[in-house]
Amino acid sequence: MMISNIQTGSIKALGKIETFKHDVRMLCNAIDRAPMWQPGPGLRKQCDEVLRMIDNLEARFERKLIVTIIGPCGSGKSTLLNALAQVDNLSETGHRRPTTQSIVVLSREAKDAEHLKEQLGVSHVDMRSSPAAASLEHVLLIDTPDTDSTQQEKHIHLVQNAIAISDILICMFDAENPKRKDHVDFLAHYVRLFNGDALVVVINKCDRQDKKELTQIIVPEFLEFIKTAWEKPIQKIFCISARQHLQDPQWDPTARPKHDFDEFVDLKQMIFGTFNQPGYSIDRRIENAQSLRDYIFEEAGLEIRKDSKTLKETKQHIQEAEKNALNAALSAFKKGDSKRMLGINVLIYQKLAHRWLGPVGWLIAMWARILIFGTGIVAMFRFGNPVRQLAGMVSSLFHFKESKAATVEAERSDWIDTAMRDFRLSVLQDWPNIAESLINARFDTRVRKMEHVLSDNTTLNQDLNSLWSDALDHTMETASQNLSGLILQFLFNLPVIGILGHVGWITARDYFTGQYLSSDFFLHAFLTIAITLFLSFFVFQGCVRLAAGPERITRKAFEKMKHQVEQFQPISMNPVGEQVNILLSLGSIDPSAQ
Ligand SMILES: Nc1nc2c(ncn2[C@@H]2O[C@H](COP(=O)(O)OP(=O)(O)OP(=O)(O)O)[C@@H](O)[C@H]2O)c(=O)[nH]1
Ligand SMILES: [Mg+2]
Repeated sequence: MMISNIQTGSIKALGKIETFKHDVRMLCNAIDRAPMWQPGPGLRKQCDEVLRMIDNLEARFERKLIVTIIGPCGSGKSTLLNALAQVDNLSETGHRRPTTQSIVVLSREAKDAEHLKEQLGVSHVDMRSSPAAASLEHVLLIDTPDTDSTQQEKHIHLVQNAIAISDILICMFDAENPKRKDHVDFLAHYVRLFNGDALVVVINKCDRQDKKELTQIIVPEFLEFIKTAWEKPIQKIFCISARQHLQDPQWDPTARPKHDFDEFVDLKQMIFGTFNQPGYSIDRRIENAQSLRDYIFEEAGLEIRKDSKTLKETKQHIQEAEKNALNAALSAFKKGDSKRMLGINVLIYQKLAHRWLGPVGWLIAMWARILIFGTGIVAMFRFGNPVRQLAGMVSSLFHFKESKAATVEAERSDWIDTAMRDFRLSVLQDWPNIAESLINARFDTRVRKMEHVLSDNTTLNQDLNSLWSDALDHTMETASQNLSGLILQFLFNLPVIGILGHVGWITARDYFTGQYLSSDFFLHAFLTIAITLFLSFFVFQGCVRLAAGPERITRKAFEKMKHQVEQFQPISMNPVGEQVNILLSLGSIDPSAQ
């Protein structure tokens, strides 16, 4: 079976609307993650409202297009809708003001509007349907009470509800009413969610004005006024005489229309010709969902931009403070414990033992073993992290009996504590200034309290720890690699292998000629080999000391770590800094660019 275009269209549209919702949810999420920024909660509330409205749009996806009219008392709202529906008095009109006192939904069939009852609240909705309203095939019209009579208070809430579920909003003004500009200002708040085709501006009772004055002065002036007041590119104002298009206008003979200039037909064409198409409502809803999303992003952007300059400066300030603090921490560390040197030595030999071959290689392996076993720290090597290995080794070297407990102790090392203390001190010195500029950027005064400033020790501790262990590991690895070159291995092994070969040659040759060698020869040969081997190893150790001595390794690792710290962004460790970051990144988002 073929799926109709409208069906696929609505599936696609649902997908699009979902992405808009996703964008808004991301915004909510980001706002939640910056709880100290005071405009946050207000924006958050608006976000929720926008989400609710998009949900609303989605819920009535398959339903008819909803066209709502709003405007001041007696401007002719009900009359226009009746004229559009082609049924006089479908919505009550009259002289008693206000006439319309609840939401009135006009439809062709009662069931079309059924679902609106629950959305608008049963007690506030009047349903009017008439089979004669032939034009309402794909459209529902909603008449609203005024927002400027004595009943205003009661009405505003109803009108807001109706607007929230509308696809098209018609704003009606009264050509006779000199106060219509006030009403433009009043409506500004309600029209912000409608754009382009979805927002229609109408001036009614044009028949009461002089045609020339109307077209040349009143309308152009009013159009300009609306554009500025609503900050929207309104294309056109429809000048109409609604009453004239009732089935029976019942003109008072003393107040007949002054002229027949009237754009009712254009308005009708716009609503029923363009909107009254089956697929149109879907596009309309996508557009509305999109403008809802853009609206909330704009609002958020606007708020953030107010503070963004201060935020940027503060971010830099925080970064500087933390970099200084980190450097302070590093120098504390550099002064740190000298015991660590011993461990580095052991680890270097460990690494060399893996790489070396030949007699010198065997001796290196033995030496590494001796170093490990000799200090009773075999257990440490179960742990991969070199810092822990070091700390563990060191403590077991110095507290031989407690070597088992040392694995636990290895988690804490003195230098980290000292470094942490220096880090905190340094940040705290700068904090009062930073806090004041944050408060300028509308942060909560809680930022003055220090406990919000630093993340818990463990994060920084881990960061420092891993930076250091990476740097150390890398430096040791490179050093051991440099010390294990093929030529080097060949050179150091050459004397011993040469002698071994020579002794082997003599032994074998004499064995075959039957002249057996004395045991003195073997003792002598063994000693020569041993001495040569030890000498070679001794020289090798000298090289190791020169090229990969613990001091040298530490210094290099330290340089490396320092270099990494330069690129390291400690702001991520600071919960307040994190909030500043989130806000700044929010300020630069433009969802419509996606
Ligand atoms: N001259 C003239 N009178 C009109 C026109 N449209 C409506 N009226 C009259 O204006 C009066 C008010 O019209 P309604 O349609 O009840 O106005 P409303 O905006 O619905 O009023 P409320 O429901 O009380 O807010 C009625 O007497 C209409 O006949 C028009 O285009 N020209
Ligand atoms: Mg009315």
